Amino acid sequence: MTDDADAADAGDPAGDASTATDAPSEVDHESEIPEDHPRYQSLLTRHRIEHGVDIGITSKQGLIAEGRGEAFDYLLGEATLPSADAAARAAAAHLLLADHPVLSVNGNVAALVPGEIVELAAATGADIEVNLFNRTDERMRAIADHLREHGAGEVKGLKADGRIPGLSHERAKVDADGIGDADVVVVPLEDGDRAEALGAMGKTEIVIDLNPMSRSAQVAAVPIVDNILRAVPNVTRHAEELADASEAELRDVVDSFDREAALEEAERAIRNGDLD
Ligand code: PTJ
Repeated sequence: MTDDADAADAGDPAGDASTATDAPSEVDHESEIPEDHPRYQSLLTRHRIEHGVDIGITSKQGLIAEGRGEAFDYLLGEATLPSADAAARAAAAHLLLADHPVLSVNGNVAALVPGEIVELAAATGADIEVNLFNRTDERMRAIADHLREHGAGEVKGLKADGRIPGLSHERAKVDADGIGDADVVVVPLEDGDRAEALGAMGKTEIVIDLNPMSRSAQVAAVPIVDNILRAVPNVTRHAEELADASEAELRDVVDSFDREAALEEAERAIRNGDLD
């Protein structure tokens, strides 16, 4: 974090910015951010994204995307809605029922939740695949290395021997035995076009996006409108809880999730949010 005045200006959804000046002015490692700081989650997020850009895994556009997400999270009071928790549970059930689940990772996801993605993959038996909007070989390799440093085994996406139909060249590249073969795909912080094209391939899409009005959230079978920092560990927790559930119980979780109601609740919370 290079600008803690900016962090303090970001404000506190609870309206208490009085302790924001306690944040250290320079943070080399996230452990230096005090966990009891009222802006802890925002400071941690900004530090991780900034670090992601520094080490070449996150694009500069990723900074802008994070800023947009942070504004929605502010209006949600930086808390997980009950409907987002229900979506996380439905996502866990889908992943456990899947023949071939894949978690798609871009530059923001790799910066924000690398270890948490590895834990989710372990809890659900999912593959991890790097899939970038601004694809370069250098970033692909850097992200795969970063995920392996956080405990990932195989990281897919580098072969790029499959294509998503209907998308322009670079953005369409996938591994044929990864996203190409998947029946359930988790696509966090994704642009709408690719989310729509994956859906058109008949894949069940689980989207994590703080904007309930984004095209990706709108086309997802399961839109999780929550900060990825909270959502990924939450899906893992549900998957661990559901690990011994029968197929019928998992189908029941999937069938009882109402995606329209979840999107409506999130939009209502953002539009009418009471930040007191
Ligand atoms: O690494 P690349 O090249 O694949 O590029 C990744 C980005 C994110 C830059 C690219 O996919 C992009 O431009 O995405 P968009 O169209 O800006 O969409 C990102 C969505 O994620 C927006 O709707 C944001 O509100 C949302 N978002 C941002 N930060 C978070 C988030 N959702 C959940 N948690 C966040 N922390």
